[in-house]
Amino acid sequence: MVELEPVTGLMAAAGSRVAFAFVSRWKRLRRPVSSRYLLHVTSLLHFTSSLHFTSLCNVCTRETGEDMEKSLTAKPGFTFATKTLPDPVFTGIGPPQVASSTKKTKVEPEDCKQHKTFTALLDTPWRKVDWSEEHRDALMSSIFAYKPSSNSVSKARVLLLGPVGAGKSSFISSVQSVFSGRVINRAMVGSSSTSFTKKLQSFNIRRYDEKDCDPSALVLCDVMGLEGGVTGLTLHDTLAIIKGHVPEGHKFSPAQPVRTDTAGFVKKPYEVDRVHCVVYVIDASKLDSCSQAMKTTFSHLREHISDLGVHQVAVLTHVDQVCPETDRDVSNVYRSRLVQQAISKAGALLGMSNSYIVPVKNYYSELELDGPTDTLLLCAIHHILQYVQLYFQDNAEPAL
Ligand SMILES: Nc1nc2c(ncn2[C@@H]2O[C@H](COP(=O)(O)OP(=O)(O)OP(=O)(O)O)[C@@H](O)[C@H]2O)c(=O)[nH]1
Ligand SMILES: [Mg+2]
Repeated sequence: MVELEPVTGLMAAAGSRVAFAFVSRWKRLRRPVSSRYLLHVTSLLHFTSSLHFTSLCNVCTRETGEDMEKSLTAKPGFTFATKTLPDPVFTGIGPPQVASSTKKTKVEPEDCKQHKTFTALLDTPWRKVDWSEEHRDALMSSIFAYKPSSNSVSKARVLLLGPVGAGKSSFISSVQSVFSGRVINRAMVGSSSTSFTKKLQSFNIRRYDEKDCDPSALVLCDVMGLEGGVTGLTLHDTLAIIKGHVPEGHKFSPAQPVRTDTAGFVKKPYEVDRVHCVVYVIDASKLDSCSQAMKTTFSHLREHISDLGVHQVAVLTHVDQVCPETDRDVSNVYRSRLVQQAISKAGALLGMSNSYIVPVKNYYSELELDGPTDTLLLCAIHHILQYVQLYFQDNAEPAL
């Protein structure tokens, strides 16, 4: 366009000259002219004015460096600053603050970390929890007072299912720690790519005091982890556990599915042998790396377990690893955007409404109990017991 500018200029000048000649001739004639004559003159004038305009625009473009469109839309008489407005930076709870410098600097990883931490908390928690010691004690008492509303069973069996290393065994140990008043490690906790837990192990949650240990009505069942493929706990064996066919201590092997000739196979399981609620244990820090095979496994489990009439809920572990503010203080968990996002992702993964999922932080390296960590674990158990109770209501024997 810019190279053609002298040519367009010359053509515009020539066109103007011809148009001027036509108009002069018309003036000299001093008589009406044909409409055809007028059409020629108008077209010529239009053509030459557009040539002048193009030529002018090209000059503008070259001078300002802006594209033509911008040149045309800019208001005459004003110059626009080329400086861009700074991005607002949220530095905590309250109105966004504007950074003092307009210069874009490279964000250091530490800044990034702090930014993430500060923006992680909401003003209002999305679920309300009373973090007082009184409420923690009240929760413990109510869990301990729980009795299944069934004539045939005195204990509720809850099965923990989840990928390898999700924190199933740690959850059992953590709950047991809360009731023991000190951090203990009853269930075997590991860290390997294949399941550390190999057997079906049932843990009756007990309350310990100086003299005694009272059993509660809650039994948490630990099993081998899911691996989302041909290894790990299979769908077949999972359903066999839920139906009550698998004996305590059975060692799982994907190559040897539970069958009627398996040692200790429970041929006619009673209600006490059955599982009354399934809890998926999901690691919040691994949600983005969950394989398609694992997603398919969850979908199959959800479908088949639902057919058995057993309610399914979930606990989201490792929340301390996804949110530094929750790691610093567990009572921030329901103000954490990052934990809220993780719950939504877990819901999508399991095909479950977010209201069925509760976050927990397990005791994994601590030597002492922490109030909010205890409360969160107790809230999770309280949540699970509501679905256990539903199972017993659904399966209540009709009154005579
Ligand atoms: N930071 C953190 N680590 C956790 C949490 N829960 C468990 N862990 C750690 O995660 C690792 C695996 O925990 P386990 O309880 O053995 O997991 P699992 O689901 O029983 O695993 P398998 O038996 O192998 O299927 C251990 O190193 C735990 O200490 C948690 O809430 N936060
Ligand atoms: Mg385990």
